[in-house]
Amino acid sequence: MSVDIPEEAVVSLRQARCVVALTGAGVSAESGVPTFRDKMTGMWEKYDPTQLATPDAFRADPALVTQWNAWRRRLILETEPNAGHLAIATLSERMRADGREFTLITQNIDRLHHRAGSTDALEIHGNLMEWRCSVTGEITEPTDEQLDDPPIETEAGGFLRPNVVWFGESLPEETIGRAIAALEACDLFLSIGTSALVYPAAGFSQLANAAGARTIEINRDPTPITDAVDISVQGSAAEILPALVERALA
Ligand code: BV8
Repeated sequence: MSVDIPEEAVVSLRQARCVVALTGAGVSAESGVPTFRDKMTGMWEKYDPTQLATPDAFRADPALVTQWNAWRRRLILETEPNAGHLAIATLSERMRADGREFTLITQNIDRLHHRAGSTDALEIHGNLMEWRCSVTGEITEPTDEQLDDPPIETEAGGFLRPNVVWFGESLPEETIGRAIAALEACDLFLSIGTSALVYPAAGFSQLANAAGARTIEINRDPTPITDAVDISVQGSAAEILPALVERALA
């Protein structure tokens, strides 16, 4: 199916010297990873992710939060990167080969960008493959067997928790510092597959705009930034990204 890509978006990407792309759960949707605001399924149907992804929820019931994250981790490990992830990896490789800059910032914790080849993605919300001791912060990758018996106590007397950023927790300092530096230097900002509701990521398009960058949103549905960006392309990231990248790099 041919995708309708505004020529203005193609020209902006072709001419950009320093691109920053921000991705959200919508980029992984077509790999089969439920987005943050999709209804959850099975035993998790009655839960609200924003209520489970908090330090208070973990303190109150470490077994439940461990079980929820083990379920998401197992679901993610059964998925593959989609054409959208691969298009972003291709864009990054080609822009750097041309001496241009490309920074990928992701809110996603599924590591599908890594598996598609974007191994330097800035994971501002962490990732679900790594877990850490709630007392020492020591990072480990638990086995399926360990995760089948939640909660997982650590030698330091704490529990293993996902190495992700929960609501109310600060983002990893070094990672967010690199993201902000890239945003302040870019001449094109792409917001892809995110509802633009979670801060500070939801404020990145304004930061890029203030730095003089053109802004493009690629998203299935309208969001709070749709009217503010220079170009809005509504539709599937897995269809739009390959078409946009192919034409911009032609
Ligand atoms: C913090 C990891 C300092 C965990 C997540 C102002 C400034 C700073 C903070 C705040 C602020 N106002 C409020 C806050 C607090 C809070 C916040 O933003 N709350 C919101 C709800 C109002 N922010 C924080 O707590 C952050 N911490 O700032 O520290 C601080 C501390 C305390 C107090 C103040 C400041 C931490 C936020 C990180 C939370 N962790 N995830 C986990 O996953 O378990 S957030 C979670 O939401 C995921 O990371 C997810 O990626 C992210 C954002 O959601 P989206 O990715 O956008 O996903 P969503 O489902 O919403 O949307 C998907 C979109 O895709 C949709 O629009 C859909 O149309 C589109 N789509 C679907 N399919 C497709 C598609 N598009 C294209 N193609 C498709 N096929």
